[in-house]
Amino acid sequence: MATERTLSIIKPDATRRNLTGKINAKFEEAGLRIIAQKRIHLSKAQAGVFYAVHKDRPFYDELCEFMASEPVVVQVLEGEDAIAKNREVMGATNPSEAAAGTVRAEFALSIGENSVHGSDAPETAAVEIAYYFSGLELVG
Ligand code: RTP
Ligand code: MG
Repeated sequence: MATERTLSIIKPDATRRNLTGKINAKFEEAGLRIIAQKRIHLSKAQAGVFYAVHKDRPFYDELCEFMASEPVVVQVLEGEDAIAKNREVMGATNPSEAAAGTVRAEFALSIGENSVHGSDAPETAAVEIAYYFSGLELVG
């Protein structure tokens, strides 16, 4: 296993309900280190670029509206096998299918308003981290 970095986003449904600290505690308890973090308010266009991979899916417009509806917390998590480990901590996309104890099982409101985003592969993690952070902001 290698040390990896992954891009995480605490989505508007969670920042609105003051859940950032509780979600960060789950990351840290799993051994993921938060090496960069900031609160930003995405425009719909910025959310659209970030989620461009989903542009032909029926939920794309709704997803971009939601991600731009209120501030998000974007962060870089570092650790052994961080990409898979973070997705384990997040749980399944649909909260009704998420394992007990995961972020989405505990906090997500619906399949769309599901509290967190996490990169799904090393290549996407690199692109997603670079979308939000400069190298100087990553303090490993
Ligand atoms: P994410 O990219 O946010 O980490 O989530 P994921 O890999 O588990 O899910 P993905 O398939 O990449 O979908 C991205 C986000 O789109 C929203 N979604 N809505 N209404 C729907 O059927 C639906 N399906 C997906 C969710 O916010 C999902 O996290
Ligand atoms: Mg995804």
